[in-house]
Amino acid sequence: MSKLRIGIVCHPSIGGSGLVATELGLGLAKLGHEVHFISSVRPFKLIEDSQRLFFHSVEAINYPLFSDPLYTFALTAKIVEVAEQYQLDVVHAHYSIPHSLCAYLAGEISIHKFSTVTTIHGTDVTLVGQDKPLYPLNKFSIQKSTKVTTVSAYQRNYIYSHFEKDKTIEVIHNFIDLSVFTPANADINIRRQMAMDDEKVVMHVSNFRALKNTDTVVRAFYLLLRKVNARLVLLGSGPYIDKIKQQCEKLDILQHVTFMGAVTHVETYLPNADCVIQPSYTESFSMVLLEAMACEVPTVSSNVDGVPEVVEEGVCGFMFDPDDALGMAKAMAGILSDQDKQQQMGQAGRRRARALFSPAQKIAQYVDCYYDAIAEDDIVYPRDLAIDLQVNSK
Ligand code: GMT
Repeated sequence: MSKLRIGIVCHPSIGGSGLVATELGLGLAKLGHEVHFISSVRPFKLIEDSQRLFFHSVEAINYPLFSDPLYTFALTAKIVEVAEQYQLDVVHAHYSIPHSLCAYLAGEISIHKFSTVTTIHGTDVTLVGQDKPLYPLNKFSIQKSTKVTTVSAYQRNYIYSHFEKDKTIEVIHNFIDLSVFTPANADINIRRQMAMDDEKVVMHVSNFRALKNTDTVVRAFYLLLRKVNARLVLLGSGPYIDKIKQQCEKLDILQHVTFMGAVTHVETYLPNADCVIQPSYTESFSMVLLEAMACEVPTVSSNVDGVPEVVEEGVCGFMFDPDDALGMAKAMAGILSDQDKQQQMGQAGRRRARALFSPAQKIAQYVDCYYDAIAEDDIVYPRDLAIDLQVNSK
């Protein structure tokens, strides 16, 4: 099969969809494909351009007449520019809003034709996507995308019932690099930046928004403290951080909490945790839980949406209703007071990550999806000739 030229459109966020998109792009380039990232800011894991990896920044359109920088127009124009200049075969939009619609529009405008693939990550169809003015745009772009994938079976069913019954939506679970997220990275010096040696480390990693349910994180930790000498380590930043501080002050537990702020390399800290707590109200997948599993850290989480596809109940983690702080506190106490149990659950998590969420397997699924999209669109153009001409003119 010939190597592809792929445009990846993503949000440059530290976690979530931006991270998955970046890891996918890096993996595709390793397989010999040419990858063009198109985003507002260089994805943080894409250190620099290389032979097969390129970053194209979307510049805002600032003109006094406009009250906003017209990002969607700027992005559409950039996709057209990159597609035409580099003869892209596929544009892969991660997070449908606004990327999927921009990719579609760019396809209509561009002289060079390409296929579009959209990956729906979660809030793009659940929270943001349900917003009244955005709903029809989202539905339209899902219909128009040559192929649509999403990150869990739960999320696929959600799209079927809320947006589009007739479109085939492929589930491609997220993946994890076990050489990056590994218990081998546990480091006593890093641990000491977060906790005392005699404290068990309970970690929560998020962007601290309402859906992450930080209220339950604090309440469960407060209940746990009655049984176990522990420290709550919070990784990330977001609007709920101040609220957590106030809640901890009220409960008089602030001295047991470490706020690490936004960190780019979660893999440095995660292996030093004794368990993670993620009680989100909604979560199409949860990369944090998979990252914890890869690092052999047992998980205590909510049982919502796609989470049961990631965690195996009672084997590598425990799941509860999002507001069941008592249940979560008891589960954490059980894990943290039994070294063998903690170790066995951690190891089971890494085994599961290896078996079900391997990068090679998932990236191959995406590549197949690209070839299928190209075949479905049946775009006829003398691509090989165009590439030959470019190569020969160098
Ligand atoms: O919700 C977040 O924390 C960010 C969001 C995003 O779009 O970056 O995460 C979504 O995509 C991730 C990658 O596929 C999933 O692991 C998260 O579960 C999903 N978040 C939600 O569904 C709330």
